[in-house]
Amino acid sequence: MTRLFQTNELRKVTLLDGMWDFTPIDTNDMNLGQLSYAYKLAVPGCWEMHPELLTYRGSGAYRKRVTIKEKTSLRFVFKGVSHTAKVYFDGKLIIEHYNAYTAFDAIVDEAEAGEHELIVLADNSFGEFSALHIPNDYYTYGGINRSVSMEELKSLFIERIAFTPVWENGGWRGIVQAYVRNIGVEEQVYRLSFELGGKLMDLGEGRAAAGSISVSEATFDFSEAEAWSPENPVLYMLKARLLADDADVDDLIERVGFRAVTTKDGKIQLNGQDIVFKGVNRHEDHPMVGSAIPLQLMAVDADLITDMGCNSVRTSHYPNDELFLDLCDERGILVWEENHARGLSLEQMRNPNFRWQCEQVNREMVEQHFNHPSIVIWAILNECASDTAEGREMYKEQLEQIRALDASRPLTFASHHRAKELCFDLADIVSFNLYPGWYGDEDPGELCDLARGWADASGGLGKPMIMSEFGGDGYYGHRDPSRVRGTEERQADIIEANLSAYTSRPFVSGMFIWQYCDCRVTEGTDWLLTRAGTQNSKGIVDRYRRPKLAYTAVQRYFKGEAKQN
Ligand code: ADA
Repeated sequence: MTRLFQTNELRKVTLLDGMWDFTPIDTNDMNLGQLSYAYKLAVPGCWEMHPELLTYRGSGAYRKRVTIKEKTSLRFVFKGVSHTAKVYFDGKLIIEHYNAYTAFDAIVDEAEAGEHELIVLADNSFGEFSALHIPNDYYTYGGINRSVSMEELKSLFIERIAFTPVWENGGWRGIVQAYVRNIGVEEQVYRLSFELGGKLMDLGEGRAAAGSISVSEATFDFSEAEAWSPENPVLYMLKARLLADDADVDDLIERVGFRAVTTKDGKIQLNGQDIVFKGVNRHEDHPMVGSAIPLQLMAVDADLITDMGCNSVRTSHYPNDELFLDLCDERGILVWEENHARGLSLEQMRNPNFRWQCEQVNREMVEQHFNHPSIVIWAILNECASDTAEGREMYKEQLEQIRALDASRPLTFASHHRAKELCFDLADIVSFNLYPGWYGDEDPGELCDLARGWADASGGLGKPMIMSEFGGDGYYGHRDPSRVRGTEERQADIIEANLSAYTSRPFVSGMFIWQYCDCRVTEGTDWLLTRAGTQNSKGIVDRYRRPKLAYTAVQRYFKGEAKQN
């Protein structure tokens, strides 16, 4: 399943999820034709779920046979392969892609009718070629971890639609941009029309040169539209139709919402009203499925998050499966989505692959998730070297890149550099990862006041402020009246003290608890050795989603039942 709604009525889309043949491979000694596939693995899935591959790090080949009835062009859409993919169609390489957390596609021009072989090589190993997937405080699983689909296309099709709602002079307008791709060998003339909420719109005629993408854009008035908000998450289907020579060629359906996000006077506004994020940081992780979270489990996560009283989620530390974003759209859960990077030192940011891998994940994240009304913040580079002049140049470049792709959402990054932070002036919102009560014995309220001062003194004056991470370890089931470190009691105390401080400070525009659920981490050396059980145990629920004592503390504050001080 790729989305929570039907994306096409005309274009034929076949979901390729199911059981695929699989074999681990040695990349240095590989002949595709001679592979034998000893395993059958579920797609989506992570190979670590197989009893013989529990800690396998390396490469693997997945195989699936597909049949098409008549000669047609094909587009394979991979929502996520972890972390480097090479895709072969009938033995020919058709695409390579890096990063587990964004989608990519591959076109096969004019495939003959009959049976074809699709092979996906997935590699989750670490090394210099991978600047963003490194040994870390979450787990880089291996495999095809999100859905795969096959689309049958003519030589002209709608690649994507970008919809931007605009609130102006007391009414809604919408900017519609359609990207039409011509994979043929001749220029093609087309006509585009749209339908939204019973209103028909004509984008007029366009021309796409051979092998190019042409963009048609228009602004329409939707004064009757109802606003999207957490209380009333109204969604509209936006149906695009592509015609050539007066005949239907292709279609694409998107789901959009009308809402505006702004920052003013040190606060964040949704549709003009100040909002405060009451949220959690969430990793895509579960002991039985790895990072390939199925819809049922996403719904459980969304239910628990809402039950705790949260109104928001931070997709730490990578773009999420779009199905989860669809759920957030439907339920009115506000989303801070961020690119993929956690805790990179300046030396790691100097990796020659860092720049293009970030540029790519930023572009894919924004373009692919542009239409989700739930996403209200884009963020980059969690806890990287934003305290250095060289790091600052990289932050600047990436924030500028995202702003050029989407000027409608505020930008931020989560910093742990306290008074040494050098990049607050580059963002719209200042965000702090601080762990009072866990990594130090500071008082959360005093530290939060200090943080406001650090922000004000270094480019963040007048900008809204978010406490983007705080919390402490609590090992599920480890209860003890002594309330010592690691007990559920101590974790609940830490969460309580932090929430009490932040919910009572009017200059705090949001708080995201670290973290929603416990998660597996890389079995490593150095600081990773501090992770008992090879997991980060700061979840409010454990890896199986069983609530810890802190759960009710969160409810008290986020549901507004607790006394503030
Ligand atoms: C950091 C980081 C998280 C997690 C957390 C912790 O702030 O952003 O990914 O590692 O610390 O548990 O220490």
